[in-house]
Amino acid sequence: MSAISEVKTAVEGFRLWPAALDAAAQADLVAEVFARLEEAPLYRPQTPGGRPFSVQMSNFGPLGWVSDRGGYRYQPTHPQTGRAWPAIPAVLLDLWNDAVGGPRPPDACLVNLYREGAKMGLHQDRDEADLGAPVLSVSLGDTAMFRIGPAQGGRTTTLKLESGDLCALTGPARLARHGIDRVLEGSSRLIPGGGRLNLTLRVAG
Ligand code: MD6
Ligand code: FE
Repeated sequence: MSAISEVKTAVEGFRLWPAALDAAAQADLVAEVFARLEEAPLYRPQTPGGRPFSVQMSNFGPLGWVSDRGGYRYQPTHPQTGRAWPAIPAVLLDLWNDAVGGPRPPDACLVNLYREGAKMGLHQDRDEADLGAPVLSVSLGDTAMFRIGPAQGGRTTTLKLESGDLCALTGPARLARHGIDRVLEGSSRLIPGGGRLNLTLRVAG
């Protein structure tokens, strides 16, 4: 991925490619994502404790990440419609190959939509079958304040994720703790209705 520079941070294995997607590529991707969300509507899952997430979610790919009273898991169908998730857009599979590659393509893409006031608490991504494979994230729309720290706990670092940025949790950062403290409302006009869209590609099954 020659046009993209890798930025090192305090957490070894965390990689950030600022402005990986230009404005036209961002607009095309947003249109493609919203078209696919017609088939797999955004919804607000519940935590295992029964509280609704502030973020709206859906998925693309053979498997999708879901949460409810039964816990966190991957499943092949939308919990509300019962239908299979739409395919992962080809442009995202190309980005995966360019950025992180590896022996297996992603089989899950979690779609997160942050409307006003939505955020995501500090967490680890550990529901995937292969915790050796990276997770790749694409940010679109409003700028987010992203917090990341080591898997074992301890000091965290905050950085901005802007529209068009890619980041990845690889190797020793795969189980890093991370979350979205807040989204800077109105910092972009990319998303219809406002807010921030985040797509994370995973090898889940
Ligand atoms: C978000 N991102 O950016 C939430 N997970 O909205 C994540 O939870 C995330 O950025 C795994 C790898 C990269 C990420
Ligand atoms: Fe995550």
